[in-house]
Amino acid sequence: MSEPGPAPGPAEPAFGVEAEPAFGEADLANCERERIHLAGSIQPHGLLLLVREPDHVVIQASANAAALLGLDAVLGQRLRDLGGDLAAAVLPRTLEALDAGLTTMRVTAGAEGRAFDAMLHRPAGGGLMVELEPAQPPHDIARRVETALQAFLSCYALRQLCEEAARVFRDIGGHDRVMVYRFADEGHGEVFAEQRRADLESYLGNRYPASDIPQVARRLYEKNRLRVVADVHYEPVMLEPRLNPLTGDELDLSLSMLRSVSPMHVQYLKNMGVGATMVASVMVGGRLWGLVACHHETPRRPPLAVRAAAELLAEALGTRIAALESFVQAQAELSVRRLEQRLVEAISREGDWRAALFDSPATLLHPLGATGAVLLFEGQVQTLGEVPATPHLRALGDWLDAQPRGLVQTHSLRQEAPGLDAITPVAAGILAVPISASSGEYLVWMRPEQQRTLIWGGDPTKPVEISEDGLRTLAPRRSFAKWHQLVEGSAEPWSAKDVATARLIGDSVADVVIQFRSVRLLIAEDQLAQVRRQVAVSEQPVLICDARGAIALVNDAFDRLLPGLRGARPRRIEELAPFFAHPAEIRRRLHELVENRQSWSGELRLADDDAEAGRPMLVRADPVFSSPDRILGFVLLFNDLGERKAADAARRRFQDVIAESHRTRAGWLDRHADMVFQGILASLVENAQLAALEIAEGVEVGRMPEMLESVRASVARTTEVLEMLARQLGAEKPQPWDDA
Ligand code: BL8
Repeated sequence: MSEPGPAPGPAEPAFGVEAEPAFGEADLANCERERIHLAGSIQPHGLLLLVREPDHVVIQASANAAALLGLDAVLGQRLRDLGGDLAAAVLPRTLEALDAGLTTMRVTAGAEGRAFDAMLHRPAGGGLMVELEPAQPPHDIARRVETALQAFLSCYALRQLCEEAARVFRDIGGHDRVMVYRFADEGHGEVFAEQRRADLESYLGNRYPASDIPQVARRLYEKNRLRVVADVHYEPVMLEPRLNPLTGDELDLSLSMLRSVSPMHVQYLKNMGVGATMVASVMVGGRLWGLVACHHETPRRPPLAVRAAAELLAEALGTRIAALESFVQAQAELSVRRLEQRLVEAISREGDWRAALFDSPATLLHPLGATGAVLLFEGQVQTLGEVPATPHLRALGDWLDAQPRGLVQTHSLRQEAPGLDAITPVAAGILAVPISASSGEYLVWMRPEQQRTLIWGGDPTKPVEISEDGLRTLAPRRSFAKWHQLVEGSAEPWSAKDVATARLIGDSVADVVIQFRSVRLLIAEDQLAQVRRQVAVSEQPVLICDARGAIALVNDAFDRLLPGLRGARPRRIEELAPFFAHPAEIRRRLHELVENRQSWSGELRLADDDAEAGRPMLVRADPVFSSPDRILGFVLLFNDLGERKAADAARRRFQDVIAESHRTRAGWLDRHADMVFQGILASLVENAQLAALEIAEGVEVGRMPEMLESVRASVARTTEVLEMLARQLGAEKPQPWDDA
């Protein structure tokens, strides 16, 4: 095999190590960037012409062109000088853009007017590229394509669809082996479906490392959807002149059907025992999803109709995969919408959404194929299914906090977070979405560790070999023997669909959380307003401060108690100390209250310079906790001991008065009235004393003297009335002994 030499073109860098290696110059270090589209040569089963526009003169051609056309020369000739109906067939098409896919037609050309399949396009850099391949007998496969399309449409599962595709491609192309080769997110690929000649070894399920198909090739295959290597033992045919006269650079063969394939890849195929290939790109959602790779042991040049059918079917396959994927996605979206609805309903019905989210594995686990789920929310941990112990879950939350914000997924947590290795058996794989802007709030799905054996189609750690020539040139590996890799410490990887579903559920729950918090905020604000009103109108002086001792609220009664405060407006409770006698002591108490959360109840007096100096007061100061370790703030209640003392005095006076009236009036009644009046008096006194008791219990201290006084007055009045009554009755009543 004679390889095309390096091209000393103007675009060629002096030292090509970090730069893009020229075609055929790549080694493992830089083959990712090999300029495979600038091959400078074609495969020999056809010929290539670059035609200048608008005069349609051939300015570059493959070295085999003249011979294949039976002409002396093609360079400098016009299309119409090349015989047959070539010019007549091609020129009308030049009104089209011809810059994307290939345009094909059947033509005759050359000295003998041979039939060719012609492919037209305008390459980057200008001119018209005409590729001709000797025509093959007509091959009517339209009906087969039609049934194939119907078959695709009746497949509702990816695996089934891909198996059908492999069958259809093998039927149409007649290759020994057809593989649907699917790329993973990490770049490696897997033989996902296969049809093969019965005597061939199966490659189904084999994985191949990402480096087997370089990125540069993958990008090319997104543009050029079908490639053929008719015979891996071909000798490349050089272009003449080597450089494109229009650009002075290599001719861009990206869309060429005849482009010579990278020698690295050719060697790879030879090592694999492959004689010919036809490979179609499977595009899904604008990305190269995979390839349909057809291998034949012996040379094989599929007719143009077969290639057209293959390209069409690959397109249809990609569309069908996209449909299946979006069907799955739509199903997921629908069920997430339903879930969101349920959560919102739960908020209005039960005041919370969490139970509804965690009510069944079908809701939370099955859609993602997870075995456990955890909600970290507002410091609490809620779980479903198989999950690690709570301390581990909190540690997981801390680790998530340290990751870049957003969805976090791994199928081998131990690799990302060695500190969390202990939970590998239950949670080797995690998929976490933040559900609020606060740290530590996540919804996490888990999968257990699964020991698996990956089968590679050759040792993935040795994708190349060093050739025996001693020059240390790298060559594709020769051994494709199955290579078993035992994978431990990892879970079944999350699929793109799982991730998408998790994202949907996460977004949904985040919305619900905002709604939930808004509802709570409204309720809390309403309650707060009510409480504020109640505290504000209370006659008892109240001061409320936050957890750090900043004064949040004082009511009017407090303002009345310490009129000196009005001008000062202290911000922190320690600043109250100067308003009281013994400020140092007060400051110490307040400090202990805030710092040590130590309740304080005791007597104090206003400072001397205050108008009401010396008035005694009782204070009760208590911390308020929302949970054992979380403090909301402090409440300080003041009781004017002056008032209390006045009340005590009033009660004492009341008792005295009652006793006194009892003694004087009742004494008289005792002596002068009968049993009936005495009974009435006893009830009156008892009633008054009960009233006094209730007043002392239930009425504010400030109003007590007044109330007791009114009871006392009423008792006094009734007793007077009673006495009067008794006197009158007694006066009117004939006294037997008076008359006696
Ligand atoms: O010119 C081209 O289109 C070929 C592009 C190509 C290159 C340059 C390589 C290079 C390498 C690496 C060189 C440094 C070396 C480590 C290696 O193994 N390959 C290329 N590979 C292509 C390629 C293609 C696409 C062919 C096409 O679409 O026309 C495939 C399918 C593969 N390499 C690899 C495979 C694999 C993994 C299987 C498994 C069954 C297979 O049949 N071909």
